[in-house]
Amino acid sequence: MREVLKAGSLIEQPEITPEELQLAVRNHSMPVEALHYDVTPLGLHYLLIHFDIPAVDVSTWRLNVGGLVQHPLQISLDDIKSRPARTLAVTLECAGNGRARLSPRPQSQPWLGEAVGNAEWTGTSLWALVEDAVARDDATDVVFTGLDRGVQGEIEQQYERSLPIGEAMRDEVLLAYAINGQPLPPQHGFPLRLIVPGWYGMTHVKWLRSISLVKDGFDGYQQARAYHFRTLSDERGVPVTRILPRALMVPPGIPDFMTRTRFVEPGPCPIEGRAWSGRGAIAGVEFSSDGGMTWSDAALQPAASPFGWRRWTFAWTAEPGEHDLCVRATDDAGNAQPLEQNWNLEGVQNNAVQRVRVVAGSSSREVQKAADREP
Ligand SMILES: Nc1nc2c(c(=O)[nH]1)N[C@H]1C(S)=C(S)[C@@H](COP(=O)(O)O)O[C@H]1N2
Ligand SMILES: [Mo]
Repeated sequence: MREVLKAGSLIEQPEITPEELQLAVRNHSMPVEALHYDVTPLGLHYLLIHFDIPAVDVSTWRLNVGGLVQHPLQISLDDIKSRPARTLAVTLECAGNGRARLSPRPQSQPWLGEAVGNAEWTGTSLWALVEDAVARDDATDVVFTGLDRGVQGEIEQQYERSLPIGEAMRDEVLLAYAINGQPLPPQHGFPLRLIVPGWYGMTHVKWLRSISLVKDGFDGYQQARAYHFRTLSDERGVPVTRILPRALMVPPGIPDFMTRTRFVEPGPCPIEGRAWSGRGAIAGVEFSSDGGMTWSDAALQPAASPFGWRRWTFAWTAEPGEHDLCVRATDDAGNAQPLEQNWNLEGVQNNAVQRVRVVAGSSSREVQKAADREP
């Protein structure tokens, strides 16, 4: 436990550190305007790679299925592709999304709020493969191990995570070899990755090397130490599992290059975005143009997939002046988005509402410049 906290120190100053910048340029978020597409185009989906992207020779690569099974398997990619295939649209979001807005800021991948994407994943059912291997009765958890290796929390490790056997055997859990109809690119887990609809990103292990059935849980670093919601360093915390609801909007108008402040013409200004939750269906999306003091219902479109985000729209009219646009989602399990940050030591599960600053007024830039010159 102590190692985690040493590695994940907190910083008070708003400046980004070189180490955070290094992570930020390796791992990109989805440009927020890509919320326009129901299926996130390949290359715009967010990326999170803890260590290095492994180079895989698919002619020698095999997936090992072992541990507490009666028939251990070693399977080639061709064998996996010859099994029944299924394509699912699934919204993936990193558990650390929003972390960089916390104060003090936990040092890790500094996401602002756009570590999300909705892709069409093609693969084969995990449960059918485990059925072929015949799980022993005493197996309780399934461990998924990636080919990537590194050091985190001063511990050398493969990237690996586990799921309780009941979650792992759900019908929608896939071993995926394609994204948006294309073979998985190296950065998204070539040749094979796990897809667990509804769960935060860390669950979807990339570059799979082995699947192992175990009993009495799994205490690997990424499972037992990282990805816990805790506010005190001596707490064990609560494990991060399914995605909390979030709505995001496509910022309207045009941006200022550095600040991303938006400029729009006064008048009708249609707003669109997407909303998702891994804990229930999206039940409502509300929009505010006054920083969250008053809210109005947005119109919701039917979900294109039970595991993907849902489009929403709002017919906003921009009055001349400055506006603080916000949006918030609720799901049918009663989860909502807070206005304030949900501070915790790792900066996980933070689903505070998005805020977009908009200036409405023709040649608003000129108006602002003139105002700046006033004595
Ligand atoms: N093997 C391996 N799998 C991994 C990771 C990793 O570093 N190594 N990162 C995880 C995390 S934290 C996230 S958010 C998702 C990101 O998936 P993407 O890069 O395909 O969007 O992959 C998960 N699977
Ligand atoms: Mo993540």
